[in-house]
Amino acid sequence: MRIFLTLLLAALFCSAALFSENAASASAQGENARTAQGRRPESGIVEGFYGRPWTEAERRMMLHFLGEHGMNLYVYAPKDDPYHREKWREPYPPQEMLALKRLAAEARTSGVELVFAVSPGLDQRFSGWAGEADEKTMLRKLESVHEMGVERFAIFFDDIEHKDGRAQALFVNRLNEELLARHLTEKPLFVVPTEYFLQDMETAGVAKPYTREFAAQLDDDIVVLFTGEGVVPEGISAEDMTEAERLYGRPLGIWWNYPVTDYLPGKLALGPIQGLDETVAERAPVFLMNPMEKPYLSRIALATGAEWLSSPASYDAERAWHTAIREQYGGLAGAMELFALHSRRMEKDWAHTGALDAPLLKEQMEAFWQKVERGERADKEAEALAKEFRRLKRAAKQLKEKLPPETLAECLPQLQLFAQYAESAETSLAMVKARREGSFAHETALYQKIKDVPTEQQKKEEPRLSEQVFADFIAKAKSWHEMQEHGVGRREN
Ligand code: LOG
Repeated sequence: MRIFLTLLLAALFCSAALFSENAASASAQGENARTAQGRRPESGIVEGFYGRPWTEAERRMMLHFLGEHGMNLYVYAPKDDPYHREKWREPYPPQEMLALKRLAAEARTSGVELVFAVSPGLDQRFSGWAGEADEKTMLRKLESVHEMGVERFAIFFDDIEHKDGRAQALFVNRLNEELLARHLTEKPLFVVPTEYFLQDMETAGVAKPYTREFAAQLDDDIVVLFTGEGVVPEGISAEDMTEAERLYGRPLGIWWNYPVTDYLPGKLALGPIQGLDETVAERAPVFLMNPMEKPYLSRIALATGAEWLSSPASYDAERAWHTAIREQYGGLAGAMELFALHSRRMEKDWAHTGALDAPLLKEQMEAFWQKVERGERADKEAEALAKEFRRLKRAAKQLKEKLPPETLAECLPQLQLFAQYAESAETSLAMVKARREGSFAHETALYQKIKDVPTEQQKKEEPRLSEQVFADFIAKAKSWHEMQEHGVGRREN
């Protein structure tokens, strides 16, 4: 016990000393932020998801999109580009080198800076001759990319086993100095540490050893990115920022994990950026959004992110969302909004983010079931729902017929599910009505139609949408019928 207490005190003392040292530089940089009124972070995207890396054409489209929306960074870091992560030591084949060169040129004409990242942490060695060899390899790699016209770099240590904060930081410092000295860049590195979200960085307010070591060693000019209190959090508060800045002893850039869907690829993240405290836009030197594997559909959320950046204090997520869809879908905006409304929320055991799916429809559905379960007539509620379901069916049909092919290709399974849900929800209403009218054979026939509609997807790749609303409605209808059949008059929740 006594040993434990001694250790605890030592840890507290160390972190306090460390903070006061780091606090000096943090407050100096904070001063800059305050004097530059209305300062905005450098901003854009980090192509940083797991899954199919984008094609050259998709990247080109995205560069223009960013430029047109006043954003200026494209961080190249696709987890499944072997030359970025798994085989980071190997140079790009000539074809891919040339593609990178074209991309860098395109970025310049779009007013966007292409930042090239390497994630070496799966097998990088940090000491002895092997460490030196890896350091040289890294430098050669970045040099070769620089020859293609890339002038800014990043090193990412997320999602790896290696946890020697001191070794990582010293490596990053040396690389940073070398890149600057050789004029391969004029700007310091971006870096993602291995502990990059608050819950992982500290225990009871005390920095964990990795974070403490990394922060203590890392040179002041290097920009650290963090994702918030979790990997995929609801938002970032001013307190989250303060706490993370304290731990890393510097202002922190943001890696925002929306609209990325790699952890639940069957769902589309078509909602607005939300949950970011307005002061985040003033304190963060960099703000990067991690998009979906689907670049065209990612643009709804990204456009709202641009809107948040331009006026964080008056930002209204729902309004920005509406505007983004109007701007991007023209004559199809009405239909697209109805579809997207059911594809916004991202929920998984460790991930909770995004605007709710169709919250008003959910209320209407609940009002309907309440009456039905009490054995009351719900004609008015049913009629309103039926009207909405017809509207959604029309929207699905219109989108299937008229969406541009590249967008349609990104959402066809979800669009089909949407149409199926709208149809089955109509059938569910008819089924409830049939029982009230005593047409039991008809009720059973209608039940047969919805029985196999997927309402609880097993695999994360299976298309899903509106889990708490549409899927839930049909699931309720199924179990309502089953209860009736078993002679239970009322459904229990
Ligand atoms: C990865 C990222 C991935 C995201 C969402 C960071 C810094 N790294 O848990 O590549 O797209 O989660 O699954 C991540 O967020 N780690």
